[in-house]
Amino acid sequence: MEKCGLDALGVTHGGALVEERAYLEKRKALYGLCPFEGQDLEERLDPGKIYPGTRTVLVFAINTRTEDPDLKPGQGLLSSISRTLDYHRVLKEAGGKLKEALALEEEAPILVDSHPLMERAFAQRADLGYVGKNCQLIHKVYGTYLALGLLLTREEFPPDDPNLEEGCGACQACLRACPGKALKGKGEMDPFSCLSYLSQAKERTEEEEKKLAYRLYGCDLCQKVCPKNQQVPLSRGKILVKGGLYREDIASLSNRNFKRTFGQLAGAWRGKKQWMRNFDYIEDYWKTNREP
Ligand code: B12
Ligand code: SF4
Ligand code: SF4
Repeated sequence: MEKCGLDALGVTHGGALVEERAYLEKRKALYGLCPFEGQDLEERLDPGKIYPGTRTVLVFAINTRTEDPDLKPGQGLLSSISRTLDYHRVLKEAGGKLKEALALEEEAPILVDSHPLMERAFAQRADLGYVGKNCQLIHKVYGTYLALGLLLTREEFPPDDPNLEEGCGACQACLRACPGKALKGKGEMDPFSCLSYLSQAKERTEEEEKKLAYRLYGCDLCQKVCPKNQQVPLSRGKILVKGGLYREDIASLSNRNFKRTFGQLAGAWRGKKQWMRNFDYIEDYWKTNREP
């Protein structure tokens, strides 16, 4: 596992998810589907729809926890996962090494984030942790800070035995802290109210932009307040952005230079235009001198 650059690895069988079907149907009825999630129900649940004949799903992961910088007035903040080299790239490379080390078939797909399968649900079934009230997968060492990837194979491996016990107990810290009021309890979430979604969305109301405050990309509050995250070690990845960013750091760059400078960060996938739009509300926020 370490040789491949991974922090965690779990194994589950290749069968479809079961309980998640009703859960997804209810969520769709209550809130609708957000554009970043799979739109086809079967493809979200069944690895065989993505790779026919899948017998095993290997769930691999890296720790993405970085230290929060002290923000200076005028600056925007990238979420923890976006201060190091893009986890999509890191995980895809690590997944490739894992595939090679296990001598898996050439066609075995390595999937990271942008595909319909529900990574958290497979991670839970592969015993990497439990899904908490903040809707995140919580690992016993890395808390919520594990970024996940899936390797589907037609080979059979003995699955890990999942411990599906929910470990939040009476805690509700994330529900109370969520600035978008997106977390509804019982694992429910309105994705359209989540500030992580809104920081990437093209359309949003003035009210929503006010809530976004200093966030340039993503939101970490439901992770920051979680007691399961307080002892999590820092990521081994190189930190590419140490502090907050000013509008001027971005404004003078051509689109090409923006890509060159920030293209290695997960949070830059929407391009320069989105960050420039986000600086409009970030400037407003700092003008009123609110605390981050
Ligand atoms: C769409 C998406 C989003 C959307 C919607 C998120 C959401 N919770 O629905 C938005 C843009 C808001 C978002 C935000 C974030 N995301 Co996101 N996102 C995704 C994506 C692409 C699909 C997730 C999805 O299908 N959501 C729909 C819901 C229903 O599915 P889910 O989130 O997996 O849901 C679990 C819980 O709801 C749980 N559950 C809770 N209660 C119950 C009860 C029952 C009965 C059942 C059956 C299930 C259940 O079931 C699911 C899994 O078991 C995945 C990658 C992937 N392909 O899976 C990444 C992913 C989930 N995101 C990730 C991350 C890191 C984030 C952010 C932290 C980024 C940030 N810093 O801003 C935030 C966290 C917000 C939060 N509290 O969830 C990581 C999560 C890692 C982890 N340890 O959990 C993933 C796995 C990406 C990755 N490859 O690492 N994300
Ligand atoms: S990422 Fe922020 S807005 Fe989204 S659920 Fe967590 S605390 Fe709420
Ligand atoms: S903050 Fe508390 S309730 Fe929320 S996920 Fe963490 S332990 Fe669970």
